[in-house]
Amino acid sequence: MSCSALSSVSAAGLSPDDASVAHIHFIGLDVDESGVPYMASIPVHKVTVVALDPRGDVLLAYEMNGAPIPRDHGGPLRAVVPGVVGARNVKWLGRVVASNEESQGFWQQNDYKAFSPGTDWDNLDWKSAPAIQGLNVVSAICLPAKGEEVSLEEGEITVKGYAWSGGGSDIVRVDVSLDGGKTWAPAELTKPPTNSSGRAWAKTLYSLTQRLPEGVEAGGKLEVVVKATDENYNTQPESAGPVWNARGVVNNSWHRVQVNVV
Ligand SMILES: Nc1nc2c(c(=O)[nH]1)N[C@H]1C(S)=C(S)[C@@H](COP(=O)(O)O)O[C@H]1N2
Ligand SMILES: [Mo]
Repeated sequence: MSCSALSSVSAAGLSPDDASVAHIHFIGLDVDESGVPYMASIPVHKVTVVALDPRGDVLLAYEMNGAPIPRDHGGPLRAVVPGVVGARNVKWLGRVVASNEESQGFWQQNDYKAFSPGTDWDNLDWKSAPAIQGLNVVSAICLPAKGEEVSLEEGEITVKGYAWSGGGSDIVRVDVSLDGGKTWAPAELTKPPTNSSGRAWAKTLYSLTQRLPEGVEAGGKLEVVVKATDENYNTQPESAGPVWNARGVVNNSWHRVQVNVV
């Protein structure tokens, strides 16, 4: 249960058509050593027209799963900005401010930004990159667990996990490989319920049961790999190298899990 950010913004006398409003700021009640609160902002026009849109999904949430939000997760009140990086989902919310400028919060200006693999701590200029808002497509293997035993006698393996993409992009396919990424098969998808906005905020679950590849022997290993594709046909890179960045963010390279054949 929660109220939409829109209703609070309009209760404050702000019109969604107000052209001077470009950013919605969320300001937390927690402060750093110098007394400055945690704060972040989201652009109203891009990642989330939703902040001021009647069909919007940005929430000021006070409950999670029917119970008050636990303090660790931002209770009594938290901004929930679906499809957007955790850093903008401000916990212990104290104030919402409409502004024509981006938040000057430390974590908005000097962290949660990605740079070229050729940029390191000595030559990076925080001002040269935009704050991360929406995110890239990711997927993970939840089952099997690393080092789990797969029986040759049973002859098959079930791979399960989740996929998700930023900005409300839906997941259209999840591919699973049992041989380290040489061959692939599409998994079955379980979609989260969609709402009236048509955006896919929640994780898509996937599952695939497959015969073990030919030539696999007891005592050997299988490398299970997964990659997802979103509705913009964006997919994940094979390795972290080409997306490496000094801060180590937005690494969405293939998730790999090795299992033992017995
Ligand atoms: N007020 C406040 N909100 C905050 C933060 C914070 O330090 N203070 N950290 C942010 C970051 S970087 C993340 S990843 C998420 C973590 O949310 P969680 O603890 O519910 O997983 O909270 C975000 N909201
Ligand atoms: Mo974070």
